[in-house]
Amino acid sequence: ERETLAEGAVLLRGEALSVETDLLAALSEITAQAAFRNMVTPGGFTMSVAMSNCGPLGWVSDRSGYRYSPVDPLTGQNWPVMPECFLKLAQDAATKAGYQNFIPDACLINRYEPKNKLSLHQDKDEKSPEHPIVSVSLGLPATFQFGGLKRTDAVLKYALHHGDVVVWGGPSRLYYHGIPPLKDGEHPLLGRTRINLTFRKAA
Ligand code: MD3
Ligand code: FE
Repeated sequence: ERETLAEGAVLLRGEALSVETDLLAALSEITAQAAFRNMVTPGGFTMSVAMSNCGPLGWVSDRSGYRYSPVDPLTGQNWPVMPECFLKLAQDAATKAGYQNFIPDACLINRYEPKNKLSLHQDKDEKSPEHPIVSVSLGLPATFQFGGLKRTDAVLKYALHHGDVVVWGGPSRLYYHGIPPLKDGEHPLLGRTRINLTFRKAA
């Protein structure tokens, strides 16, 4: 089913379930080449969420700032190629949500373990915010919170489950959002882990 969360934001519950096996196999290949790592913020804090990327560009953070880079700073190599099953899921979801011609050039992969969180933030490192962001949740469920264009705007909370896909476009593209500390649990495929894929047009 298709649920509108905010202006331009569409939740497709269970959209990724039919391809979960392909996604997880591809994910293992990616992280064998570009390992999950805890990046450091410009302010000097180590993020609790571990990250990797695939596609032509990857999101990176270090003491000098946030940016997109074609190269994994851990290996000096390009990020792994975006698997066909990732690209198809992201494009199909964008189309269902009303965004045609979405061609992501970056996929940020977040790995949460119990207690890991992502503080309230905006995604504004992309040069083309007229394109949506497609997010895919796998593994343990999480509470997702999002507000408005100002940090102080009231937040709404949603539970995101394994297989849920959210497309963030239009006005919602720049809304503040975050993930409070992950509750412990056990997922049949992913154990005590939540994975989130976000597909972006960064360049
Ligand atoms: C709302 N990831 O990687 S995905 C991120 O679950 C990020 O790992 C979270 O926020 C996660 O930047 C949330 C849902 C999401 C992604 C992008 C958005 C929500 C968004 C952009 C604008 C508004
Ligand atoms: Fe974000």
